[in-house]
Amino acid sequence: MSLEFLTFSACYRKIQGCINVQIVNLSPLTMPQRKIIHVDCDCFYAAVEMRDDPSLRDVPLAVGGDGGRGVVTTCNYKARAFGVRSAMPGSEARRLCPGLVTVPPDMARYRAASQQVMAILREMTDLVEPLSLDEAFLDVSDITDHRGSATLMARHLRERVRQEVGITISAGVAPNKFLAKIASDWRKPDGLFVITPEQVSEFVESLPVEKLFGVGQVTAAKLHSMGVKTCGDMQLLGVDTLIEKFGKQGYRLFEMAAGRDERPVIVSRIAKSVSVERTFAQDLPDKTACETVLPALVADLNLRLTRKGRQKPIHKLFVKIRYSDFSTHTLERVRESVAEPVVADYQPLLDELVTRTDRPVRLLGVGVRFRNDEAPVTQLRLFD
Ligand code: TTP
Ligand code: MG
Repeated sequence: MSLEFLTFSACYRKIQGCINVQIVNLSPLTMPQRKIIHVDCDCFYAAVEMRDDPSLRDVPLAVGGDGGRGVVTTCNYKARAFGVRSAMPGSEARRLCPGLVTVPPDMARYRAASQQVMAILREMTDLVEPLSLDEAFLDVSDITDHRGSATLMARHLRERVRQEVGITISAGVAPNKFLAKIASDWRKPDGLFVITPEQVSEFVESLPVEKLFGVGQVTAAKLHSMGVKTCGDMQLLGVDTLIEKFGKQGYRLFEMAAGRDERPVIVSRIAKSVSVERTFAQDLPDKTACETVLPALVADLNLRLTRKGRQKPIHKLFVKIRYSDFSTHTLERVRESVAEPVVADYQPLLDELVTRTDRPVRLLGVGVRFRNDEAPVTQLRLFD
């Protein structure tokens, strides 16, 4: 990885994100303020099912839990109103909600939707850390798009996922991972909640201790027995008492209760491609219209390339098109000599891909794939 073009804070985060090593004791004053977004899809498996079968949209729906011994993997919010929850036996779910409709899980479709969501996130930044199929952290501290506003970025991501994947995500914006994750849950479903650095103290003051990562029923009960219900109470208790009662975890609890969490967003994947795509509010009528928007797409791609990987050698160019009937086609060609792609590089691919010139187009995208023969440089963990 080449670090020479990066600002100090970008270097700091790249290093933290890539090699999982803490830089010695940066004090809060010298520590660059971060902007973290956490996104989590709403009732993910159920949302994909409702997207693909409109008859499931207005009924209480569970995925899994059919038959005698199955458990519910998740359910839509209509079913949650009856008390149905993830990991509940199907029999109990049906007792709570007699009208419950169940469908068997179809992991292939959930994985495909997840890949689409993650690809949209990675268009915003390379610093994406997926936690599961349906949630991820993004470190957007150094992103200048959307006026550098993480709130606007989160809005943009939510809108794109809604339009292009057909499901909703909730997002949280905060100065660190722990708060961003709590924030994404705060306005679920289909919500956005922002905790600015100035709001952190007030937010944690009344935050129930159960919301802290690692505080399960046992720890919560122990804290309650000490009269500690909120993070504010925990701060008053003091770090020494917490360490005395909870050992090493006590220090971590104290830090979280004060709204501090320095864990970096850890990237576990090297970008293999960069692309941009647009879904049009109204379908483009034909190929000529596609050619009209091509220059703007290529300009966007170059902007993104400058930010994300200009130093990596390009191996292939590709064009993606989705027609109004949702059929989607991609064409890629090896073009190793291209340093900075221009419209004329993409025109032949478009000509080859679009043989029927009068079909309405819903989405158009252009991208590059990088050569993959470099030594893997970014993911070494020094002390594993
Ligand atoms: P979650 O994000 O925990 O739940 P969710 O997306 O269904 O609902 P929410 O709106 O509250 O975020 O989990 C993501 C997916 O993981 C979920 O759709 C199904 C699967 N899952 C299981 O298979 N078993 C489980 O116990 C849980 C919690 C989730
Ligand atoms: Mg979810």
